[in-house]
Amino acid sequence: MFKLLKKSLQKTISAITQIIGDKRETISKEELEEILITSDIEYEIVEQILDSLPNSINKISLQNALTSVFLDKHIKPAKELYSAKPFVDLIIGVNGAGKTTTIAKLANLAKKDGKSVMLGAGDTFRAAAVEQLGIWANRLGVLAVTSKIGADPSSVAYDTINSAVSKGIDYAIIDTAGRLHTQTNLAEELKKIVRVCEKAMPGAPHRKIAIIDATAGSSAINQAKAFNEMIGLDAVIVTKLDGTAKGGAIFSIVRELGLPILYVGVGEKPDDIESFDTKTFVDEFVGAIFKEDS
Ligand SMILES: Nc1nc2c(ncn2[C@@H]2O[C@H](COP(=O)(O)OP(=O)(O)OP(=O)(O)O)[C@@H](O)[C@H]2O)c(=O)[nH]1
Ligand SMILES: [Mg+2]
Repeated sequence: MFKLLKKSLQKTISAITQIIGDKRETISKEELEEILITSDIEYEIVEQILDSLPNSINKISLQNALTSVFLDKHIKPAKELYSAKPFVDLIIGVNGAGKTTTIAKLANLAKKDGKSVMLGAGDTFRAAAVEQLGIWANRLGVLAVTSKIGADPSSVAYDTINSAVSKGIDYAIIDTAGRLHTQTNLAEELKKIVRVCEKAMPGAPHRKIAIIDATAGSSAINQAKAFNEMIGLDAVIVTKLDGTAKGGAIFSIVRELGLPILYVGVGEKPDDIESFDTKTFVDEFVGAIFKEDS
């Protein structure tokens, strides 16, 4: 189980091994501090974790401390997929975070579940973006609503949902442009897309999902925070976990955003996605430090 998640943490784990050498029975607070910082956990969270631990840290105590980050009662519960028909996901994130690739992965997962899928090319900013989504739709054998460059993304979202409703589609996934949040017109545009989705189908979009690039560190978290303030996010998907030794960013994402992580992206192909599992993640992290039976 969760083989891809484990594989994607290889770089994070090698970085830990470099710090501590052979696996231990216990480690000191100083050693743990170095491990946590190296793996890209925000310092404030590192401090909270350290404060809750004794001077000599064993496997169980670290496991409990790290798990507690995910048990925070402020974390929004994840909404059940396919709890509406069509179930509508709106995908948000900065340039190059992996939105379009993740949409292909989600469509692929849904197809494997026997669900019908419709993609909406709401990134009307770049010709290549519309084309990229169309290519994925063809390759995966799912439907897509596309439009001309410069078209109103809200109208693409509206058409996508409308078409999904009339065709009895199970799952609609809407792409958006990844311009930076500092451009206020993007905030307005995203708010409008959300309003228009609701107009097309009450309750839609059912999830507003931010795509977060694990290699981008704290700037990615700050961008997601800004999106959260703009439109209120429901969940995140963390991409490119395979390419980074900073897997600890996961702790910061959950704690700082208070949002559930639905999936992690572990490569560029449609199959390179896996559900995020807290226990596997914490076990891998802790397992890199301590001996099996300590
Ligand atoms: N290694 C790895 N690469 C990924 C992953 N997800 C996406 N990528 C790559 O990241 C690059 C950007 O992905 P896109 O899906 O085009 O990103 P986007 O957010 O749609 O980008 P814009 O449309 O330009 O805003 C591509 O080269 C993808 O193949 C992942 O989980 N792992
Ligand atoms: Mg894109």
